[in-house]
Amino acid sequence: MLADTKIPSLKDVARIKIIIVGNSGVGKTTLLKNFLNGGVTREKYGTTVGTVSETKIVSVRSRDIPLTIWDTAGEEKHRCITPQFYRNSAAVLVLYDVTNRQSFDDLTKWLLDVKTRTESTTSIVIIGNKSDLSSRVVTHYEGCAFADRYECVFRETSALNDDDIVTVFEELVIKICDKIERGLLPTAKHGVHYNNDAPRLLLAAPDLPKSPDLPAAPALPQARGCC
Ligand SMILES: Nc1nc2c(ncn2[C@@H]2O[C@H](COP(=O)(O)OP(=O)(O)O)[C@@H](O)[C@H]2O)c(=O)[nH]1
Ligand SMILES: [Mg+2]
Repeated sequence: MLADTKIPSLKDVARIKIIIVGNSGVGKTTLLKNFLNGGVTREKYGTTVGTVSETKIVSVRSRDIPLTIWDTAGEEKHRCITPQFYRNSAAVLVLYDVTNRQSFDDLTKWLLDVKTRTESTTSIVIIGNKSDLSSRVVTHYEGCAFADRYECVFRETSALNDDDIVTVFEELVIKICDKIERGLLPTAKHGVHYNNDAPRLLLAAPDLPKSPDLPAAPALPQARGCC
């Protein structure tokens, strides 16, 4: 069945799932709305009620790629996010607030959840949000060093004032598209839904190689019970 081993291409992509996690109040909903509005939003969004997923189409290499982006529903306050929320994600944005030390300290717990509940192919972006505020307590260097240690991409943003949120998403989608074209995200399990007639890989995608240049990340603490 060699014909079935063809790698799916971007034209076969029906939708890509991306999720946003992080402590309550770090700006997840504001960042998502900023992206959906295509730039800065001055609106304020209250605590999210009910799990929200929003769809936006981005254009990569002349292809329209539909993204489904899931925002938490306030349950992050009690760290009670369901496994379904994490399941089948191509990418995760893990936010902290640069003016809130606790939200940065809690990144390790969020990463533990993300790494235990998603695939090794899932892209992770750590985002230090609220960079517009002068009351910053977490330095850019600290955020960068943390992301390096866990082999994640790092960005600082202002979900209130930045036009660059769109760029953050576009860079991420380009990275996901590269993985699709390398055959690393062949099924819905990897966060990419394909059109019904898309070719299917019969072989499992290989795990992404770990970078030998980066120091091993310290062992993550045991997962905490939830709900
Ligand atoms: N100054 C500033 N405020 C922000 C930023 N992002 C979000 N906020 C504010 O932080 C509060 C919590 O934001 P929200 O998006 O609801 O956080 P969530 O609980 O993580 O979804 C709101 O009052 C937002 O207006 C930012 O980048 N800069
Ligand atoms: Mg919210």
